[in-house]
Amino acid sequence: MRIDLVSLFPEFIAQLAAHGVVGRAVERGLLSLHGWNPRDYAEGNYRRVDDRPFGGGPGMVMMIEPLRAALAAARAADPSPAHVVYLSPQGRRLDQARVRGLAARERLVLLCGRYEGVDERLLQAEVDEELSIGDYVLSGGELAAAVVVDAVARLQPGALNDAESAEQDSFGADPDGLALLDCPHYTRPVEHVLGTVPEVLLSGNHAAIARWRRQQALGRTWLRRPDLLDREALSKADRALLDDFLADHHEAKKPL
Ligand code: 9WO
Repeated sequence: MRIDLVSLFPEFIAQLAAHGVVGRAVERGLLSLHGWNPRDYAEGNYRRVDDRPFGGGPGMVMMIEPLRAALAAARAADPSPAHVVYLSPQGRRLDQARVRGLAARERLVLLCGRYEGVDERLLQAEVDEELSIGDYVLSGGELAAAVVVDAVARLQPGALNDAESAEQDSFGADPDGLALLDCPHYTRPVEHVLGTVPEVLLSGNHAAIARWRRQQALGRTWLRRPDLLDREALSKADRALLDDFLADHHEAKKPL
């Protein structure tokens, strides 16, 4: 998979490819990252990429031509069709299902805005999709682009080791198509001033451990992200696990 990033901060891209799962995916040839700086395509002595907004108001707006030329250069750099994504709070909210859709593409071009935004005519002409990583305003689209790159890189076959794949499944669609939150994790020491490790995890009973982990994932999802769970869509076994969890949970919370 190829990802081109159009950004005024190309050094940001280099950092992305230097670490972790993204770095490993690049090393293994599963993913290639390319940066395109609109300033390299800006004209005039000052190579300007922004200008004052028509209609007045604070800040500056990114101009059409440097972005358009950078996008044209990115498109021309590879024959595969480019799906252009603009990262902005106005976009559709990114979730794991959308990440899977993006990861299935041959190629993405991520357009990172700065200042107060990008000339709307460029967005209308060049952008296929706007994506948001949350309802907040960042200083630029680059951090949101990094989230997309990381999430997409993790879904490239061969990018994750076994442990990472298992962890990935906690928020991916499991065989039932559910997206569950992760279960709690523990490691040494068993006894600590902050508490002890649930007995079942020390039992060596793999079936019981799997059951406990599934129950914890269901219970935590129900308590923290009920929007992710449709109780009616649960299997009979999952519903029983969840009911047990909630019974214990309410029992534990009953006032003395
Ligand atoms: C700025 C802004 C301010 C108030 C309300 C909405 C707003 N949208 C933007 C905007 O899209 N800005 C552009 C991209 C240019 C300035 C920096 N940019 C940005 C992208 N800020 N925050 C994001 C972003 C991207 C994806 N998910 C969340 C936030």
